[in-house]
Amino acid sequence: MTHNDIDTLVKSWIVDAADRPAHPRVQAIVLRLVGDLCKAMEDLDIQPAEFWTGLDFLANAGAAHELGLLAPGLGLERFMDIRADEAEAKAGLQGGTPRTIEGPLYVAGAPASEGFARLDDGSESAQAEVLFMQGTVYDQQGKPLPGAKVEVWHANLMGNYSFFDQSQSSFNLRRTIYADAQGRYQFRSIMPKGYGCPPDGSTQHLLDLLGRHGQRPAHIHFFISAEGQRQLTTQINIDGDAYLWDDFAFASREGLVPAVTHVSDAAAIAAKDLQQPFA
Ligand code: MBD
Ligand code: FE
Repeated sequence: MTHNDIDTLVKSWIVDAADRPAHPRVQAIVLRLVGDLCKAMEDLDIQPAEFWTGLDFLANAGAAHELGLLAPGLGLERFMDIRADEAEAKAGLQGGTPRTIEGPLYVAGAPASEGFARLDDGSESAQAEVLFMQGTVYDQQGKPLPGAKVEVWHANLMGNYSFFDQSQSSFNLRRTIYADAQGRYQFRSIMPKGYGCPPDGSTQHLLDLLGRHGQRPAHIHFFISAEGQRQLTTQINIDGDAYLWDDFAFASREGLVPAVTHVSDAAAIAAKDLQQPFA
C-alpha cells in the first residue's frame, strides 16, 4: 500500500467514522500516530508475530511500571527538553542553570525545612561519603529569590530511590528546602551511586536488543520553583563517574557537572558536620 492510501484509510477509521462530537486535538494526534505506525508496519514489512511481540512488550512494560523508564531510555524525555530549550530561545529567554529530565522517580510531599536539610537517614553512614551542597536561587535578572522552593531527591549507595525501593525509610534522600532570606539553600547527604535499569525488566531487555547499557551516572535531581517563576527541573551529575557522558537517559549536559571537593582532613569534616551558615 502507498502512504497516501494508508492516510486515506486511517482517516476513514478515525476522522470520517466519528459520528459524535470528537476532541479535535486527540483526534489529530491519534490520526497522525496510527497513520505513522501503519506506514512503519508497511515499510518494515512487520510480521504478525512481531506486532504481537511488540504489543506484549508494551503491556509488560506498563504492568511493571516501566513506561516512565522506557521514555527516557528511548530519548523521548530528552527530546521534550530539546523542544523546551528551542521554545525558550525563540522567546528570547536564555542563560541560567540548564534544564534536564525529571525521570520517573520523583515523589511529592517530602519533609520541608528552611535553609538547610539533611537528606539521608544515616542508614548508610558507615559506607557512604558525606556530601554537602549549597547554592543560591536567582531570578532571570540575577536577583536572589528568598523563599524559593528547592526539592531534592537522589539514589542511595545501591542506586535505588526510596518509595520505589521499599527497603529504605520513607522519604530517605528526598527533601524540600525553602531558600533563606538571601535565596540560599544547603544540604547534607551521602554521595549517591548511579542508577541502573532493573536487569530483568522490559526496558533493559529492549536495551540489550539495541546493544545498549541501562546505566546512569551518579546524579542529584532538583525542582526549583518560586512565586511568579517558571519551574526549573534539573539534575547535577557527580564528576568522575564512569557514565558521566554515557547516560542511558541522555540527561548529562554542560553546566550540570559542578566541581566536587573531596575533603579527608578529620577536623575539616567535623567542622562541616553541622549546619554551617554558609561558612
Ligand atoms: C533515574 O534515576 C533517572 O533519574 C532517570 C531519568 C531514569 C531512570 C532512573
Ligand atoms: Fe535519578
